[in-house]
Amino acid sequence: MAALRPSTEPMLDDPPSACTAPARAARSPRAAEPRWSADAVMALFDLPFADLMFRAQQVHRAHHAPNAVQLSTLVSIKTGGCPEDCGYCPQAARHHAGVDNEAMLGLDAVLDAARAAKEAGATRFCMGAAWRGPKDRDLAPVLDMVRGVKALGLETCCTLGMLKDGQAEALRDAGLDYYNHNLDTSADFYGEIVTTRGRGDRLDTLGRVRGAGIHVCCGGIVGMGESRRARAALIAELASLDPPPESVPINHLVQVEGTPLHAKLRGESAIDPLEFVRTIAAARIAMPASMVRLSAGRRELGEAVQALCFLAGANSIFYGDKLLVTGNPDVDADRQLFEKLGLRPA
Ligand code: SAM
Ligand code: DTB
Ligand code: SF4
Repeated sequence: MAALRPSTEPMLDDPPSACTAPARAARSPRAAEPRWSADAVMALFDLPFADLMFRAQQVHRAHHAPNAVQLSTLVSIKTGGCPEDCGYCPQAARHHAGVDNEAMLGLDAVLDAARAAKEAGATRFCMGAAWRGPKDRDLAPVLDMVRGVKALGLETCCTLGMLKDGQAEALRDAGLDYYNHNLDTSADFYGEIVTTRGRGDRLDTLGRVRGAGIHVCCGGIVGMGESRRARAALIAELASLDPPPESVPINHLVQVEGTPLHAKLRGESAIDPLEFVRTIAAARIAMPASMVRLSAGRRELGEAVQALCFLAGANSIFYGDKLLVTGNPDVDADRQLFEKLGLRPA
């Protein structure tokens, strides 16, 4: 089986201004001033599907190579036993989802996984931990992992929860390129999903990451029973971060038995697939320069919906047969999908 490999094809030059993102005001000098309101994003969602997709394609082609998709491989370096109560998450200790509280992976196991990911064609390696945040004694081995993965020639990413003073700088100094920390959902809906950390805590960590000069990977989850308005508000808030995140993961909820959201939604998807595609398109239009990551839930979405997501402007994915604890399309399936769609790894 041939691995997906990044091509060296150059990026498109910026096309004429008629194709650039409409309705995006110049960057505000005041971080508090939103550049996209929830109403403005809602107006995108309310467009006829073909009009929305056309606008998303215009923006996508103005800012990105249209058929290139970046590949990141995830590994769970510390699985289960998390003290938080995120209603979607199988790794919370209080949710009985059959995920054991495991010890942290050793450096060799992480580097073996990173080598395999690189060999399969990934360009970024993302290390996730089921923590509220890293204790200082936990951070030291993670710094070794970051150094080791970076030395293999991969981009590095971590998602470790909330960061304290000095931790972002230590990660940066070890060679961390990206930190993933999601807003998850709109401010209004957030309290239905998580109570053990507030959105202010999340914004604080995002500020620490940005302040240390690490690229920000920040997005959310849809299909949790939120309204269209809540999806629009999330995207408006992400787009109004100053600057917007370099990487925006849009996760389709993976419902895992034993989690509160599975109990509530009973395994039935709470979002129509075309509404999911609209969410990707709205993210693309509101954040023209960001990489929009079609994240969790790809296996459940199937090929046709994934194809629409790429058309809507998604240009990165998680690659490899596992996310953190749930499944993802395997490398073979993704290779076939890329061939069918004429996509190439970037
Ligand atoms: N514990 C750290 C934290 O929460 O910041 C890092 C890992 S956490 C699993 C990273 C993100 O994965 C969450 O913020 C959430 O957006 C996403 N996620 C977790 N479980 C998910 C699920 N069942 N379906 C979709 N996305 C999920
Ligand atoms: C993100 O936004 N999605 C990824 C990554 N960041 C860490 C995690 C998805 C987790 C899906 C459920 C699981 O396997 O635990
Ligand atoms: Fe813990 Fe992260 Fe899961 Fe929340 S999403 S329960 S913080 S591992």
